[in-house]
Amino acid sequence: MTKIALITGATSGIGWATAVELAEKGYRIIATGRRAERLEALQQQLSVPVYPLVFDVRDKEAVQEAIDSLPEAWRQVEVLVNNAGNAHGLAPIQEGALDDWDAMIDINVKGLLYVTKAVLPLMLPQKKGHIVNIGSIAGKEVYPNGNVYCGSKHAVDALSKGMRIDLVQEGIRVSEVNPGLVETEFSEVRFKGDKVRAASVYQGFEALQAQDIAELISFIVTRPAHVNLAEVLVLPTAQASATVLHKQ
Ligand code: NDP
Ligand code: 8X3
Repeated sequence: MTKIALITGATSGIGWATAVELAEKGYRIIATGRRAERLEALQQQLSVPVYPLVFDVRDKEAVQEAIDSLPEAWRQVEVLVNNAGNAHGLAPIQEGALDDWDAMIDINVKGLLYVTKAVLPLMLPQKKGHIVNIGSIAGKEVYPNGNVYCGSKHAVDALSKGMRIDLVQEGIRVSEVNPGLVETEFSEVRFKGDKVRAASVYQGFEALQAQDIAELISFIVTRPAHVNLAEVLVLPTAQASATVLHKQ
């Protein structure tokens, strides 16, 4: 039986690249996201079986229903990549929009919890499994105007540590991958579709690509069973911290 990996946010960026990478390692993929047509395209691209699940991670009933709907042949999930997430806005706290704050906390924090809660019952009977949470350098440091996004990723950091403690007796590994600047649709979402502003984030230096993070995730989940790469901070060479970026 080939192993099964469930990847949230597989419709673009890091999640898509991770699906491709783990498929190359022979995993069957449960690919999730809101954009069904992107999941179909991913299914077409991959040469391993792909099971698309369309849901919004903010909707806890939809998350549970989607996981419950998995057929028997797809229920032995061994790897869960909690990747779905985004930033909305980049504004000082006194100017932040409540809807942006809700979105970041609901998706990055509560969504990750809902998916984990729904998937864990599939892992626990196996007495093994691997949860990879995608945090961020924003979960380790705070930068100007990043307030709520940084808060949401600090929560991912704390939750990853908490999960690792609670699940150790169950044989389930929990890892946290904390990237710096990765060139994906992330900034387009943050700047609400402003492609020019989004592109400017990655100009003047060589940003990480989704593939770089996917390869790292693949390395983490393919370590021998007794090895847990608990935390990784991965930066572009030009980035020294959340606030120090060497642009040409
Ligand atoms: P993308 O915008 O390219 O991908 C985000 C993914 O999350 C999409 O597949 C999207 O799918 C999914 N998603 C967003 N909102 C929801 C929702 N409400 N319900 C279900 N799925 C959702 O960005 P990245 O690939 O860069 O981001 C992936 C993760 O990496 C995020 O957690 C982000 O915070 C983190 N990260 C990104 C960094 C970067 O610089 N890019 C750096 C550090 C961390 P859909 O819209 O189809 O629902
Ligand atoms: C995404 C990277 O620096 O924009 O988490 O917060 S950053």
